[in-house]
Amino acid sequence: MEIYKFAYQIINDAGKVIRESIDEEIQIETKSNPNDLVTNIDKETEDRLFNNIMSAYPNHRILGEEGHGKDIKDTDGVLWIVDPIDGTLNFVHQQENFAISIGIYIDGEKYAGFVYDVMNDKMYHALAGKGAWLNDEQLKPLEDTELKTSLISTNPLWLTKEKLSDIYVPIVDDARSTRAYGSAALDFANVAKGITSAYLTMRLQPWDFAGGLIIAEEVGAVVTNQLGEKLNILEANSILVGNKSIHHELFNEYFLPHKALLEQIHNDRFRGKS
Ligand code: 2AM
Ligand code: CA
Ligand code: CA
Ligand code: CA
Repeated sequence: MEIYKFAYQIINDAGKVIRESIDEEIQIETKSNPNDLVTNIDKETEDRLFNNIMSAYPNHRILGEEGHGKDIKDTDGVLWIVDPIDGTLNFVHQQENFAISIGIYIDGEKYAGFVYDVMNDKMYHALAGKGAWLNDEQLKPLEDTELKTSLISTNPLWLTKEKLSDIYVPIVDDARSTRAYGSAALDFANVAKGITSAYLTMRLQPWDFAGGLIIAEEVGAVVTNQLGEKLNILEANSILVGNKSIHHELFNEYFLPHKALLEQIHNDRFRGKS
C-alpha cells in the first residue's frame, strides 16, 4: 500500500508540473519516422518520475519509453513500467487527451496500474485484486455487450493496410461505431470505464499497456493479443481488450479466421524484437 500511495502522489505531482508548463514553448524532435515525436516534456517527465522513484526506492527498477531501463530483460523485484506522456501527438497538437501511464509489477505479478488523464485531472488507478477507481469513485464490473451495439476504438491506420484491412474493415463495419482517441493508455481506461466496449490495435510497447492492463482486468475486461494469448509485459504485442463477451466475439469471429496471417505478422514483427 505504501508503494501505491507513493506512486499516486508522484504521478499527480508530475501531471501538475505538465499543466503548469502547458503554455510554454515545447521542443519537438522526431524519433523513428516524421510522425513519431518526442518533446522535452516527455523526457523531463520521465526523468522526474525516475528521480522520485529512485530516491524513495533505490532497489526498484524502471523501464520507460524515453530511455530508462533499456537493458531490462527480466521481471525480478519491483518493476515500474513508465510512459511519461502517452498520446504525444495529442499533447503536441491539442495540449490535451494525453496521459501518464504506469504499471507496477512485483516479481512479474501485477501490483498496481495508473493512467492519469492530466488535463482533465482524472486518475484511473487499480490495485491488483482490490478494484479500480477513477479518482475516488470505484469503477463497476463491466457489462457484456455485442459488437453490433457497441462503440469500439482503434487506430484507423490499420484499415489502410492491404492485408490487415481484411480483418479490420469488417470489424469497423459491424460495430455500432468506431472511435480513435490517440492514446493507448486512455483507450484501456475508456474500456475500464465502460464508455467503449473494446480496443484493438496492432502494435503496442510495454509502457503503452502496462498500466491500463491492470485497470481493465480489475473490472473484468479480458486482455490478450489478437492470437488470444496473454501479454508479456516486456514485449511489444498486438492488443485485443474488451468486456468478456465482446472479446469472445471479436476473437472467435474476426481474428481466429485470420490466424495464419496474424501468426505471420507476429513472428515477423513482434516476437523477440521489442
Ligand atoms: P505514444 O504517444 O506514447 O508514442 C497512438 O496511436 C498510440 O499508440 C499512442 O498511445 C502511442 O503512444 C502509441 N504508439 C505505440 N507505438 C507507436 C509508434 N511507433 N508511433 C506512434 N505511436 C505509437
Ligand atoms: Ca512515443
Ligand atoms: Ca505510449
Ligand atoms: Ca509516450
